[in-house]
Amino acid sequence: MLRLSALNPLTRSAPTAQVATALLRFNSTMNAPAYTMIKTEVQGRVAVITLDRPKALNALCSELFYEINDALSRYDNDTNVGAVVLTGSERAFAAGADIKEMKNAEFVNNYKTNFLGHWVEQISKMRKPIIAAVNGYALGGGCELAMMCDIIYAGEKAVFGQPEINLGTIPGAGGTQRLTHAVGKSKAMEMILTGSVNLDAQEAMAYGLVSKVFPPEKLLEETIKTAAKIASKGAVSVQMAKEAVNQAYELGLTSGLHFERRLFQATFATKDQKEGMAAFAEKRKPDFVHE
Ligand code: CO8
Repeated sequence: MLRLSALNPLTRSAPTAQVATALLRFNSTMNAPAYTMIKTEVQGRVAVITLDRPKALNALCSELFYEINDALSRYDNDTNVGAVVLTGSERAFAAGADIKEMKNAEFVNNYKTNFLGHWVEQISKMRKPIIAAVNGYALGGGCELAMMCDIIYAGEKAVFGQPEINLGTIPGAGGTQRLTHAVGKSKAMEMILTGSVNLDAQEAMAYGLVSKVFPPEKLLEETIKTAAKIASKGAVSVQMAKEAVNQAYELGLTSGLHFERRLFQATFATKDQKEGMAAFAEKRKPDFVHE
């Protein structure tokens, strides 16, 4: 079996033809490759990706992101999966980008290789919903990774923060943008400029950064329940709804409403709209076929 850890991290964005063929074979059979930094499992129509680099508090290194992206890509293309849950350990969702890995990086190479850009392309183009289940630290890139997800649920001991300023740098994967949208300018500035004002789970909920808080040991179970509920709906309308909500960040109101109305009209071309409305009229549960 091909082990992803056998690949040279420096060539991760451009696998050799032999490696690419091997990966494609895994993709087409949907067998999980031998990941070393994440664990994956599928429960019903929900795929769960667990970051599993405990000694470094799930610090986000090239290898870890390569594996996350590989798993996300496979689940986005798997018709048996309707939603994805991304989680870490009780101590840390992720304590940020791997400082030790990037400390000697240089601007010219960062620029030429689009450093970190290729890490986040897959997650931002996911068509299926992703829910982050955040226990413990979600700092720097960890907070940004959670914010790339569509919904965030938190355990009671979760800590959200953007400490990059303490390292002489700034957030590089959405912290200045998504956090500002989520918590407003004053709080985002306070968090990002001081690097030490963090949000606990209750504060994060009060600001709207997370939508539910659970005891740590219940978090994953409750997150999977919500993911399963989403995955039981018609997959086409779920994806259209996600696309439309995300346009609220990109478009003005008139264009956003236009975009939404076109997608709403388009749902009437799906079997699931016919089934959903017929089931309501017949007082029964819909049986969606995701078409
Ligand atoms: N990178 C590398 N190693 C880390 C990181 C990290 N971000 N965080 C923790 N570790 C390692 C520690 O070095 C330590 O390793 P070792 O045992 O070998 O010394 C191990 O994890 C355990 O950590 P601590 O002993 O420090 O545990 P504590 O409980 O004392 O403290 C903290 C936990 C508060 C989380 C502390 O580890 C800490 O402050 N970590 C750094 C947090 C940080 O600054 N994060 C921001 C990083 S920069 C960044 O994320 C830029 C974003 C770019 C975009 C990313 C794309 C998604």
